[in-house]
Amino acid sequence: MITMLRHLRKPLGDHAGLILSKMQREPKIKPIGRMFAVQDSLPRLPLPSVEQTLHKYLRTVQPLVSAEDYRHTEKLVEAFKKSPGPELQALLEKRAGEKTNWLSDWWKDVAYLSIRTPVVISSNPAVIFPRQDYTDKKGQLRFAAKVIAGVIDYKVMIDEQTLPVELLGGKPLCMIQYYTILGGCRVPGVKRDSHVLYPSTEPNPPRHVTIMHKNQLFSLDVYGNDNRPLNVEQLYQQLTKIVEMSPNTAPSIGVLTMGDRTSWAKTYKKLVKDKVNQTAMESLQRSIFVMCLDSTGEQPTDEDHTNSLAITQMLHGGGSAYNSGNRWFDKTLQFVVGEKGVCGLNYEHTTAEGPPIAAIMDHVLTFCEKNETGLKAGGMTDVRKMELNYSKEVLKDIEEAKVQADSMANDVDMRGVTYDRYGKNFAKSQRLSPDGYIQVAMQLAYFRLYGKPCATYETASLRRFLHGRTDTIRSCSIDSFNFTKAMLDSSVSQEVKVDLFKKAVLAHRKYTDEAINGNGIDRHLLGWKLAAVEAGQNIPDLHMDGSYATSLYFKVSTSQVGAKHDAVMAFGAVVPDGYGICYNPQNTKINFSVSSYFNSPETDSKRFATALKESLDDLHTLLGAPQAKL
Ligand code: COA
Ligand code: HC5
Repeated sequence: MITMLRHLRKPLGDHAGLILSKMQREPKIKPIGRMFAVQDSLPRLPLPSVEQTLHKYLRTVQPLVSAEDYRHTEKLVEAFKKSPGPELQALLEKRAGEKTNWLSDWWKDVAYLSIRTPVVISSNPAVIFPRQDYTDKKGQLRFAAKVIAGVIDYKVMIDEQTLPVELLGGKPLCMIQYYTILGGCRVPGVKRDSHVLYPSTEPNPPRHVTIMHKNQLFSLDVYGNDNRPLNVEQLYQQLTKIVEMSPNTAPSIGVLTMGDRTSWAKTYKKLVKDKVNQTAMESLQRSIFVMCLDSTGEQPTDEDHTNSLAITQMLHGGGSAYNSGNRWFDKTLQFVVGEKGVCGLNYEHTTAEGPPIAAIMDHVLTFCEKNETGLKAGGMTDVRKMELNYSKEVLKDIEEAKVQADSMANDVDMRGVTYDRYGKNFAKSQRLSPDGYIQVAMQLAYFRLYGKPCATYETASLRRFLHGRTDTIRSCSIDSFNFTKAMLDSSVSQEVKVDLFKKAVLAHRKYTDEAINGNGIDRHLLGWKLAAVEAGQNIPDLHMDGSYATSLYFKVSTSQVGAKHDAVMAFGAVVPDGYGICYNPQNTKINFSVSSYFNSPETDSKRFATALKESLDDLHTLLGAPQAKL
């Protein structure tokens, strides 16, 4: 059942509830600071031509389907050009003329709020910080205090709009996502979820952080009576009080947020019938972020296990026997500070992509490294426990949610990989795009293991456009296929292999440039489908075709999220027999996480990780890197 649900969790989602609630719209911002200096002049997301998208679509389908299926798809493409293509394109053009961004409201709905499968694992990403050097409870609380102080320090730049405008390839990006990562929360709904946001520009903005300890919720005011942020010492004192106030473990409330959205929404309704619980939920949703103070997790057996356990602790909490009850996966941002230096974060994806999260993490870690206590705030409010009353019904639902949560957690096959022979610098020295290089290496790893290519997703940012989110880079291309076949063929010369590799990397970089400039194909294809549904028309034959489904069945789903710090990012596979791969390329090494599901007999994260390392080694050799260095 869970596997089946997960299978459905693809960006297409269902089409229920396209009507947009007030909360779902982008927050109104008054652009006063330099963070939004170029916001008003950012271009609108364009609409590619029908012809262009269909032409590219055929090229991406070709390596994935049989010659016969391909010919059938060609016919459907030709038919679509006559009808309903032009009509659907006209609907999209109308929409583009009326909205700030023709895609972003739809995307929020079909990629997130309407999806009924759990947010954990395949939707909420995790970030694992470099291991910290504390070993006891005091050290844990002190680091948590520093993290809180670091986030509040960053919040000043969001509130005062002084963050520098982010650039991609030298061009400015839309900054709205930074505005949505603090004070936000997803709220479960029976048919469709909603998202609430309490930004600091609203009257009565939140002043508190939610602390979770032993599955209990606490409200910690992070500003003093003089409105100054509490310093690290003051935060440490408050956290110590919270730990003293919660010696025993409460029911695993957090596992409810791991459930499928409809079940969780039904329980949520029961939960908030009680006024005390409603107050707690409102306080949690309004809070700036969640800080989870974890208890002992599963004990590692070796170094590899230590790494994979740290990742899963951030991704799902380790199951109900460990820390899954001590999470709120609906909260836009939750930091996790575990025992013995294991720390990181988990975030809910509805309103923001990885780069703003990586930026806040980089700031927080740099803040922590400085080791400054900061100025004392005048007067602290007492910490408050957010009381919860557990009815018999809710307790029963928690028990059921535990079973679902544990089965999901136990199914995750996660590997952390530090590839340290080389990093971005080597690709650059070969005058190749590092990202294209890594993507083609992944194609090679997959081909090595399975002897055929598969539909592969890489996230492309659309933030060069106002309110832009993402499009897909279809990393499996005719060129990558030609290269992977040749690379494993001993009759092909080294020169030809090098040439085909460079061609594949170049093709990837070209696709990337097109995608980030609004000329991708996936969101356009999706737009046609959604326009048809909204107009009460049948879904076009093009979209009902097996080739379309094959080209969207992303057995390898990937994303690059760069960070200054040596962090590892992770998310789960989006199909039951696939891999989720996130990577943080550094100058001289690359951090990867490779995830799949134990339930699938076809996948094995360790094997994939090994194949990936071997592919990177072989490419190094192919390009003539000095062997002595290896
Ligand atoms: N020769 C030498 N150097 C090259 C090169 C070449 N042929 N091609 C690229 N480079 C350089 C670039 O100039 C860049 O330099 P920098 O380190 O000074 O910035 C660097 O190599 C990296 O470029 P590249 O690896 O090609 O990729 P990118 O940084 O442009 O990133 C994407 C590609 C797809 C990751 C990016 O466009 C994107 O969309 N990022 C957002 C992804 C996202 O949102 N992820 C999270 C989803 S939740
Ligand atoms: C901190 C790492 C965040 C990476 C999250 C990410 O890449 O999400 C993708 C969002 C998108 O729209 O492409 C989805 N993906 C995980 C399935 C690749």
